[in-house]
Amino acid sequence: MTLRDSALALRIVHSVCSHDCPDTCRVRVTLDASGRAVRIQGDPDHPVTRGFLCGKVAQYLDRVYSPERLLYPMRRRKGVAKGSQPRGQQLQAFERIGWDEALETIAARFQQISDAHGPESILPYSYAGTTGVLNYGSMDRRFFHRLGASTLARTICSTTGGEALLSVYGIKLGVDPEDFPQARLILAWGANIHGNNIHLWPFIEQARRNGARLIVIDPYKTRTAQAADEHLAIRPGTDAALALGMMHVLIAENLYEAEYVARCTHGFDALRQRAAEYTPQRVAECTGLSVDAIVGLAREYAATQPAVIRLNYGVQRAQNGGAAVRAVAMLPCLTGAWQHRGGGLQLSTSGAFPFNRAALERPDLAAASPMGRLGREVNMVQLGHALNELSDPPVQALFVYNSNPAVVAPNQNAVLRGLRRADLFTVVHEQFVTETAEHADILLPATTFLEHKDFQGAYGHYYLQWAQPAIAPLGEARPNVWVFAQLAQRMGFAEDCFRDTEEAMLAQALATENPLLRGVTPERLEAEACIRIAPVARRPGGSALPFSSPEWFQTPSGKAEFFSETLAAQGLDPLPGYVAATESRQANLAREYPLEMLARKADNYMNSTFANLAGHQAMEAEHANLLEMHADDAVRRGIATGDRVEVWNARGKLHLRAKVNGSVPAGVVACRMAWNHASLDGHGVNVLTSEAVADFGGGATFYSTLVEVRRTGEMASS
Ligand SMILES: Nc1nc2c(c(=O)[nH]1)N[C@H]1C(S)=C(S)[C@@H](COP(=O)(O)OP(=O)(O)OC[C@H]3O[C@@H](n4cnc5c(=O)[nH]c(N)nc54)[C@H](O)[C@@H]3O)O[C@H]1N2
Ligand SMILES: Nc1nc2c(c(=O)[nH]1)N[C@H]1C(S)=C(S)[C@@H](COP(=O)(O)OP(=O)(O)OC[C@H]3O[C@@H](n4cnc5c(=O)[nH]c(N)nc54)[C@H](O)[C@@H]3O)O[C@H]1N2
Ligand code: SF4
Ligand SMILES: [Mo]
Repeated sequence: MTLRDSALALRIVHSVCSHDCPDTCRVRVTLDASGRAVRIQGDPDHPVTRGFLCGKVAQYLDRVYSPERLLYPMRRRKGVAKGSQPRGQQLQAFERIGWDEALETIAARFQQISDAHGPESILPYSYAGTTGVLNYGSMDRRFFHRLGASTLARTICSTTGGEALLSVYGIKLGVDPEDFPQARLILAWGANIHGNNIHLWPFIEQARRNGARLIVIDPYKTRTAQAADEHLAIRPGTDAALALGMMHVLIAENLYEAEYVARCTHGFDALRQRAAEYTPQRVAECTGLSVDAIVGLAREYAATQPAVIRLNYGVQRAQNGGAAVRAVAMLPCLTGAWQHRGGGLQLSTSGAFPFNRAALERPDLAAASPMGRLGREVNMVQLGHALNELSDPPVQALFVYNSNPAVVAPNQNAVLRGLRRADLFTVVHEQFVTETAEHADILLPATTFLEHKDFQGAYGHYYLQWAQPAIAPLGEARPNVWVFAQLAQRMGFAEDCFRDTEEAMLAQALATENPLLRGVTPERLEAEACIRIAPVARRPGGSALPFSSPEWFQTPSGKAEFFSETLAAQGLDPLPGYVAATESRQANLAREYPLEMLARKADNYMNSTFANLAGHQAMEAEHANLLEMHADDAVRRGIATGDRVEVWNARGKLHLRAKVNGSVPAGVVACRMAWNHASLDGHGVNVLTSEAVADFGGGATFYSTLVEVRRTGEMASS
């Protein structure tokens, strides 16, 4: 073939990145004549993707075609104990089998376990390995509901903040990223924009070229904080105090917008009284910020319109996280920022995609299970507890897909102890032999987003997208939807819904009366591939800007709720308040473990995804196994940059290399998630984090962790 011929043979197809990321990029994939993907790019025609991808997914083809991809079903070899293989030899614990045998084995064991212990002894475990709506949650949910298995509370990421946002607004909507250029003040609040939300950055840069100021509120000096006009290095877990302190100033100095407050909010008098308790002095003591910084921030926020807060989920991975998100989310309701295009707040835009979840997930099928109802709920954050301590019935079978809990779940030692149980029947559906997969009895190969069909909303923009497979599945890899449909057949589940195609499920998902999806049909989505869902007010006649008028609120009072009767009825504080975490410097435990640890995400990985690939490890090398410390804390412990240190608390310990730098304030240390196998001692950061849940929503508290650190030696090399 000549060069010209081979160029002609290239074909371009589009897909959608399905990683758990607010940007939900549209990707352009170039295929060669054999159908192999040879190039992946951001779609230049997508208004938010704007022609570029993050560094992780720009190298996605290394993942898809990695020689380490899991391509065939496997079974544990007889006599090989779980978790006993040396690093790098995990695959040798398994032998190849066919799909028929794998599915028959799972169906037979599930039936046997269900008969002997009840179906609730079977636990599904999944999160957002893919955010494709179908492969995230459809056929799998149907299967487990029909089985009568335990139900999983999927709390590991965003439920605390999500419920907090709903308690104020009743719907998850926010400022459109495409409106950010209009803003004159941007607060990035617990938002690592360069690391986790890079497609927002060009809009912020545009705003700054127009004169906007960017202030970052984050205990860690992220790249975004370095690039900002101002960085407020707040103490972890104290955001509720800061937001209440700002309210204090706004109200005391009469800087709030009384007309908007009267028209669009509920409970102002109660909030006023609460905010009065949060004097700038008191807030300075809690947050570690100066009185001037707090007062200055409040005044600038009130005086600048449009002002937008990019709040992200970092704030709610803490014990007081729900109250903190509530408090921050109320700020634009005091200043009336929502009335200006480019003003308001963005935590999530996912409310613009009100798919018919009941039709997708079919909880009604539980009535046909041996339970006759939905199985008991297990909080995914407490997997260690569930596997080791749950009784009545104990967990006897675990099916993991879309997740790698051996790395990402808190209290890792407990999780690993549970996964090593010889009497636990574990199935893992994966793209790679992850630290979770190596504990499986049956391993199933999963497709990547280039290999399967799906559709996606987003939580950081307003486009609904359809994703055709770009390439054929590698080896014998199969999508989640296929696996659970097959298993349903083998279990003898006769309901028609187990034979639905992806297209049928798309139609079911779109079958809703919700005005947001009016006019969006499967045919139209398949034809247009990308459809803008414009947020609309609940009742006709409202202004076009979200929350600029009362029609937008979907709370019980029909207004923004400063005071929540719903929370009060649950025995919770109806107003936002600051409560120090049981793992924070104010707590008794701090005498033993005085340092607050941020167990962070890595900029170059997606939680644990990509952390097994050499190219991605090279991008992350500078941060690998690093404990970042403040000089005060390091000097006191005789630690210098490059030293090997042990970080520990009552739950576990970890060896890292110290880096004494300006990334964290005194009293705080930081490290990043990676593969356990890439660490110095086989453990990841989650050996140190706890299964305690946040103030509401049952969410994880990764950022409320106390540790102590000591020097154990010099590093041989760094
Ligand atoms: N590169 C990369 N991108 C990702 C991910 C990844 O692992 N890597 N993960 C994806 C996922 S699953 C999610 S949910 C999103 C989440 O993205 P984000 O919501 O941005 O989540 P985090 O990175 O947890 O936290 C954001 C920032 O909050 C800061 N923070 C921690 N504690 C506090 C606090 O108490 N107060 C304040 N003000 N800030 C605090 C952290 O230092 C961090 O810089 O990102 C997604 N994108
Ligand atoms: N210390 C600490 N821990 C954290 C966090 C933190 O900030 N700090 N962040 C938390 C957050 S926000 C989240 S969301 C969780 C994320 O935790 P997880 O959801 O477990 O995320 P990943 O580590 O990305 O693992 C996803 C796995 O799904 C697999 N996968 C991808 N696509 C498919 C598919 O189509 N089918 C199947 N069967 N598998 C697929 C991937 O190969 C990958 O191994 O981690 C949490 N853990
Ligand atoms: S991970 Fe996020 S930024 Fe990267 S390509 Fe996917 S959607 Fe885009
Ligand atoms: Mo997440």
